[in-house]
Amino acid sequence: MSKVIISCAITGAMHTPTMSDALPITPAQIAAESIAAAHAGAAIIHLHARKPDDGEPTGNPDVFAQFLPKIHTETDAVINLTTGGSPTMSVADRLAGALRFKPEMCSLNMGSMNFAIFPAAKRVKSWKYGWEEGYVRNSDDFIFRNTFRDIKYILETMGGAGTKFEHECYDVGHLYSLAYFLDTGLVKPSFFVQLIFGILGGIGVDLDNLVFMKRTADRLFGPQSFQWSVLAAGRHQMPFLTQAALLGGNVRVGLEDSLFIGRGKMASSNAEQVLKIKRILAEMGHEAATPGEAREMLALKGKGNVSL
Ligand code: KMH
Ligand code: ZN
Repeated sequence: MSKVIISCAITGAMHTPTMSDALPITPAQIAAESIAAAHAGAAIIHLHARKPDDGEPTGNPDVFAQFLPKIHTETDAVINLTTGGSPTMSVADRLAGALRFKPEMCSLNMGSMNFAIFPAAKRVKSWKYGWEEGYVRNSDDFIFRNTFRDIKYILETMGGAGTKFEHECYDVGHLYSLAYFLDTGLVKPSFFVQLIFGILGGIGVDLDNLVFMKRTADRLFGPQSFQWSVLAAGRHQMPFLTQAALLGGNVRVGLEDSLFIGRGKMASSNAEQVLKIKRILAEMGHEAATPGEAREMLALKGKGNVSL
């Protein structure tokens, strides 16, 4: 049986509380969802923070501190902190949590881009919290900033802490930017590439695009130099991850990426998505990698070497 790493992105920053009652907001909810996802089979838990009273995205390390220790104590999962935060935050704010907790992994977004969710506003009749409508509607004007200087800074600071990266690539140019950093020696094999499909502003969800992205990565980096995973936004999540797994990829689920469990059906939890992809993988003869196996596959520094 081959091992597949399941990552689970618990809450993110683009979905808002009105869009799903299942979206965890408070530290207690984020901790409980993370622990359940890990127990369901996710080896890596990717985390953002939200203001506890209204779910607005925040990068405040004091908020991360309200849920990270519990996840760290109650699971063996690899903790992966966002450095993308939300497109409305400064890079310094986005990085503050990762700098404080020095996790085994953090995200690293490989290029500046449009990053939008405004079409979702059409489906909402009344919003739960005051910040949500403006945030969602104004995403038609968001620039998600990730310049070469930003990327270099994050590579140097977090790399210096022994943290490994989930290199988030939303389009083919991002692979070329990653190749540039490989050439400079700031990124060294073996590294972990998250191929992202279906963000409004990034490459679309299409099997041709998946094959194109994977082939381009193979050509640029050499197939032995990297581990790869796929996430697909919204309703495409499960069908597309199934195709990715057939091609030998690792997979990322979670309510950050999709609020659905099936066609037209909302997910009730992150763990529900983990269990579903685990069943699909099992039908293909794949087994979910344990956190220990993921640590070995990704050469991580280990659970004991984080500031938690
Ligand atoms: N929301 C995902 C598409 C980050 O946290 O750095 C990308 C993401 C960004 O996970
Ligand atoms: Zn994220």
